[in-house]
Amino acid sequence: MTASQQDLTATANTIRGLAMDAVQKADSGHPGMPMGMADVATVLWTEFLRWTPKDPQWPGRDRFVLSGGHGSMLLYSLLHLAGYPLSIDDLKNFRQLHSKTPGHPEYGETVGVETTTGPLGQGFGNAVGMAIAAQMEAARFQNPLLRTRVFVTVGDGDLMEGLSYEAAALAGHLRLGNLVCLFDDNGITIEGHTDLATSEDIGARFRSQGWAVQHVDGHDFAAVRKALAAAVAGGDQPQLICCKTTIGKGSPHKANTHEVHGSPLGKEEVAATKVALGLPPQDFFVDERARALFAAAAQRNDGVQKRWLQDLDSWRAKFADQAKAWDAFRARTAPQDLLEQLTAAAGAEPAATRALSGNVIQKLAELVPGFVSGSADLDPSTKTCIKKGGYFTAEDRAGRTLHYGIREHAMGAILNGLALHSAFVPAGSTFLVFADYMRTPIRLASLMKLPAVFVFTHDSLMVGEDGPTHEPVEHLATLRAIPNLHVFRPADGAETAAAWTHAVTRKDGPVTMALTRQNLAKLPHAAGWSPREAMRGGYVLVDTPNAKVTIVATGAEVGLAVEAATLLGGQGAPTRVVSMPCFELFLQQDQAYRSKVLGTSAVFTLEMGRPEGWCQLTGRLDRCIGQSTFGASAPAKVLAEHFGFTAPKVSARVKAAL
Ligand SMILES: Cc1ncc(C[n+]2csc(CCOP(=O)(O)OP(=O)(O)O)c2C)c(N)n1
Ligand SMILES: [Mg+2]
Repeated sequence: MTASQQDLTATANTIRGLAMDAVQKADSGHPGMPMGMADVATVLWTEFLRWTPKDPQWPGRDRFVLSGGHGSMLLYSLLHLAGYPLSIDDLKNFRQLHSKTPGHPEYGETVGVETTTGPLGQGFGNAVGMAIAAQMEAARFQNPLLRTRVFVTVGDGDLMEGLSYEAAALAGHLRLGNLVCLFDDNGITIEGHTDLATSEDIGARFRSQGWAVQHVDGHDFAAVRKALAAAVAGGDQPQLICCKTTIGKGSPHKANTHEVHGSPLGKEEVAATKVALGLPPQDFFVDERARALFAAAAQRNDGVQKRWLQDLDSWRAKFADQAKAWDAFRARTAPQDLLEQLTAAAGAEPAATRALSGNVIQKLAELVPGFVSGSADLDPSTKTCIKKGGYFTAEDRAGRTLHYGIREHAMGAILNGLALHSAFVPAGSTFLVFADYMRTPIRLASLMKLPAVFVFTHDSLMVGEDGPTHEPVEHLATLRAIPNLHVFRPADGAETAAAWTHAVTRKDGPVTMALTRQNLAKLPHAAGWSPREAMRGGYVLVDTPNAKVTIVATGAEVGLAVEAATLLGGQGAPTRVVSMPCFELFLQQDQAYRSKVLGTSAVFTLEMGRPEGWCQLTGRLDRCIGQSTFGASAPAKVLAEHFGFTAPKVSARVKAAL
């Protein structure tokens, strides 16, 4: 039975009231979007979306992503009405320190929030990743019950961001029929009407990218219902519903203006709006009809969940092996001796770390079921393909590697969506110099503590002939500036195995990997050395009695440090070498370990990138040997000579700064 117009209206107006009251009380926030999308959201949440606060992690639930995170009060109002642990007091605490209702939705802070949104476009990219994940999980374990839907709301801003173009193109190409996007087509952004900056035909754009597109009046419940029904019945195309809405709907003087986008309405206008909407004057009012409508939806969803669980039991009984594999996947199992097995897979022969990583990944895919990979059209260089895993395509949903196309922005956001969805540990690769295209998703993965792996190869000037456009200089330093990100730059096969072991077992955040294009030298590990030491972030590679100097180096420059140390030793300056594949992990070690590793001699660092960050270890910039200017186009050997990265030049720089 469909709800009456009156009940739907009362519910949507309750949401409008909660949004404007919370923003007014906080004296900060965005009432316009929640008020404009309240009608669409009411139909979606009470008639279509599968949710249950009784089991917020229910694998059969639909995912709801509010891409325009500034409209957070819409999501918080819906979660409150749906019975998630979010009280009226929580709504009254909107935007306050340690509240469950931060300014933008934050994953992990509020039950029911499926991803952190706010940087426009990211949520849409996450939703594409979640839709891929649902298809992948269903196909891998041959269980259609897992092919859940993803609903995402986007605004003009999300769709203006280039990321949405990339992600939509891939979603259309992959024919993600389980993805439904609701466009809040209100024609308003912060500065005014959208015609200030765009004349795009969004429907035509999405159609050209392979989407099914509908247009509805976003305030007509019946039309929204019909469109959603068609979208969920629709075949294998992703679905866009352009909902014509009025921002700040209900506000007599501010609706359909940019004033209502991101400021409180003001006490008088709130009062006038309540009169216009037929709401009582009291703050944070919840109409009984809204409670009843959501209670009915909760009951319907309880039934849906019950049947789903019964079907899951039948599936388990019928397909015991698949069920076991699925449980192992969901439990994120990894063998105890993962590091040893990966080290063996890397092999003892020195090579480029990108190639060693390619070896490691093949073994990793066998041992960690959630590991999936992909590249932004650079796999022949980055070597991240899972060779025996097949490709995820519109035809083969079980494939474990993705062709992202040349879409780094989307790849980053999709990796996060994959990681958020269930138990995938996704890796995506490109060149280090293009890491900036993925900076926002890396930052969000770090904020959300996601197990995503961002693989970057061609990690220094030693790219050579391609020249300064392709030679990273500042990238390691800027990545290390992101809180909670672990930046690994391994120096050989064993360290590469350690890096991957850490990447796929870390529970509280992502890892970026910096790997070389060029071949590396064999490192003089002491007998009995274990790659576990690399997992402490830094360790003594070459110890020397009566050392005057310690050179701390990463990745490719560790071999160079060893050579320079030999020269320095012959010149009266006995030198130790510390390999430091992950600075962040090293800083987390206890003081005693750190002091032991760094020793008591003069500490120098050596890394082909901006050196400033290393002052933390050396205390002096002139003891941080790095690269502060752009590189140049020439054979790598010539560049090493030119920019001072040869053993004689490094040892001369050390002596000069002693
Ligand atoms: C990447 C990014 N750039 C800029 C902003 C700041 N910002 C927040 S909302 C907004 C306008 C969004 O317009 P729209 O999506 O149409 O939302 P509406 O005004 O309709 O609520 C901007 C520019 C942001 N959050 N993210
Ligand atoms: Mg808008």
